[in-house]
Amino acid sequence: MENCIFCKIVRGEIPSTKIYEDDNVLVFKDLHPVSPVHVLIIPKVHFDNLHMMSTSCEGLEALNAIFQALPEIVRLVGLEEKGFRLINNCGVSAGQSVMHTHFHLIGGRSLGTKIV
Ligand code: DGP
Repeated sequence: MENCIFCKIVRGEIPSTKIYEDDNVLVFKDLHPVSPVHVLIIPKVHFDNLHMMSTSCEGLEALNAIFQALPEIVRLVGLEEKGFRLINNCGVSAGQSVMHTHFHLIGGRSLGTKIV
């Protein structure tokens, strides 16, 4: 997508601190971290949101690629033993501000028991 910030990051037009990359998945540090570890996991192919991904075959394949990569990503950010929280905001009312599906992988401190 021409004007999507995360597509621009995938194309290298906007700099990012990359943590992991393969043919289908890119992981980079969030610009505004909320915890010592806060990275964004995105499909390289543009999908507006998780709902759109999970309702198409192409999207499900991209989700599969993300979850296959997850153990390696978790290892790279050092959260294998500590644990982590994986968050997706789907849609404006859920707080999604960048309309390219992304998962927040956060950890490195006690996150408490409440989701919100
Ligand atoms: P969400 O609210 O779930 O859509 O989260 C969007 C996240 O994206 C937010 O935590 C900040 C991050 N973000 C926005 N623009 C950029 C950017 O240009 N670079 C990086 N690394 N992160 C960004």
